[in-house]
Amino acid sequence: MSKEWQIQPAVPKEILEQFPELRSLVTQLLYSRGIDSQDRVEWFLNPDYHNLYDPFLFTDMGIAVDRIWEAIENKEKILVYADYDADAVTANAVLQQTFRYLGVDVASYIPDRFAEGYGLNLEAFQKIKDQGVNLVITVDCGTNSVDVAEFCAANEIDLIITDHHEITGATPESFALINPKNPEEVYPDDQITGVGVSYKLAKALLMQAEKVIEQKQIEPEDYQPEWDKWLLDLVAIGTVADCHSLMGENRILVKFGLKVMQKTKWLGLRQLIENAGIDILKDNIDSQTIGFTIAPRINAAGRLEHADVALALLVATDFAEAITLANRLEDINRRRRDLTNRIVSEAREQAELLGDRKVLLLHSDEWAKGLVGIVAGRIADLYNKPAIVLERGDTESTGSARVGTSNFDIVECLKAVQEHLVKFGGHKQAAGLTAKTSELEALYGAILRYADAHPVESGPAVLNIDAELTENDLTLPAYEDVLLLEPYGAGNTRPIFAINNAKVEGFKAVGQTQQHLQLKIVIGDTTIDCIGFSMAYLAPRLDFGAKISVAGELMVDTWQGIKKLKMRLIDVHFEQEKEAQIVTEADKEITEAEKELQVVAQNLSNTAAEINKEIINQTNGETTSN
Ligand SMILES: [Mn+2]
Repeated sequence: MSKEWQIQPAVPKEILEQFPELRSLVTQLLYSRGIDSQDRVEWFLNPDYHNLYDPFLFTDMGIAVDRIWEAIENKEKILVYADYDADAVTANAVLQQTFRYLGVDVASYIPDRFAEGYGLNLEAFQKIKDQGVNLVITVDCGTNSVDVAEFCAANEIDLIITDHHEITGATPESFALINPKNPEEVYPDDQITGVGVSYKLAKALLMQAEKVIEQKQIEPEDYQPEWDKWLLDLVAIGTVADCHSLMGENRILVKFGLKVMQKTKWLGLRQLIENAGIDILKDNIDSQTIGFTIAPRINAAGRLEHADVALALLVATDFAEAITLANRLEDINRRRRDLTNRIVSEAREQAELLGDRKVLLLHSDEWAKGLVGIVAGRIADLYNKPAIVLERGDTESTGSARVGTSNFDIVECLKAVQEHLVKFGGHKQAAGLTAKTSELEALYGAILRYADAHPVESGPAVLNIDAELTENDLTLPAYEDVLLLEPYGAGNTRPIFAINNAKVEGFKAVGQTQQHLQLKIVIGDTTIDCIGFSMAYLAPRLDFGAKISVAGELMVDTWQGIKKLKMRLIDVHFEQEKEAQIVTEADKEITEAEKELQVVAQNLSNTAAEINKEIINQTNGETTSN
């Protein structure tokens, strides 16, 4: 059924009057994001590269950079140790590109997700030691590796940890620890991600002009003080992929990163984007392009094969190599998508058999460990209840738990049933676990008993609406003003608008299987076209001339050079009485259709570029793929 709409409180008149230069719609959006002073408004609307914090504000940055220059001078072996997700892979690439710019060779080590698991491990460091490495720089990991730090200290390896994870136990005794989440750290922004921290280290090196000039053997006038800007596209990718708040320093990093991406220096990144069907110069590249198109491709390597493939792509130096690697990654990603869809549908078959049990526990020996996290997330959303999805092995079963919108504390639950577990970890909404296969049934029984004792509440399906649009807001200039809020992400989500009491002027089902809804509505003297992906099931409830309210995102459709404002529908509210009549008979059917819709919505890469393609393809009768 449709969701309950919650509209943000209206901006108070006295604040509205402080900003006569802004469209009131924009003031409203800023206000609901907590931005209501002149300074904050300026900072937010005009992110300035020069407002990035000085990397040397990190307590250990000075000693880390000195040590790196010393290693360069002495031609010591340097290695970057990274994790396998998009944040870590881009963080690694940032350092690789920086060292390459300085003419220094550095090695890379990324553990295998399946054989080694996340983070630093002693076996890997034994190998690293045997290779004669004496300086290791970690990116996006290492904060809690007390044992590895000890090993390094005992084996004459200097360990520089750059990370952004919380310190959960003792602080490792490393050579340097650069982590904004370290409670003792004074760096002013704790939201930068693994790639943000590695960029800070890169920038700190590059800021030391004399050293750079000497190392590169260039004339002082050839020193490029802002060369680090070329790294910002990589920084934007990792930052968006890790879903950290885009309100602080990350806003500047991502805003500039997206601009730089259109001119990227990195052949492999360019090829990856083009392989995904995006025209790097003409299409709008935004945080959704990263979230739905770029990051999943980088992550796919580590999920199905090895993250080394993605890193090799991001640091590729020749065109042929970039094409080969990008094609390979595209292929891995296609397999990742197909496999995920297959696992989701098999998991749904299992879930249906579990009826109204409060928690779902699903497993199969055919589900890939690298994908069960994505599947658990989808199943939890789909059924609106906590889901645990495992790859079942002979003796142990490993997988992920997600709680969706429920308030269930999965880690507390796992703690209560840990007698059946080999290991587990995570936080309230998401966890990883390994269970004894012989005890899966007992484990599920214990989880259900825990759930009975700790009722699961899944909140009502609420849609947060940023603002109600009036006729005056439905113009291209208004839309362009709203774009000043980009890039969107955590803390600054893409605005969702409502248009209330509009009149239906036309509607039809479109798309290859008539699955989408095209809707034309009128408010006052303004007509606006809407597109509802996979919402054609609503068509039987529409009537010409009827009053409806719609909620969705604004977008611009360019067709034959003409720009037109459109709304991408998220939800529709019908007139009260009509709704009441239809609910009873159509309820079940619609619930089913909505479940379907959620799956499709998840699958749909709704970058602006792809949405546009979808619409064009409807006209051409072609199929699209995400
Ligand atoms: Mn990270």
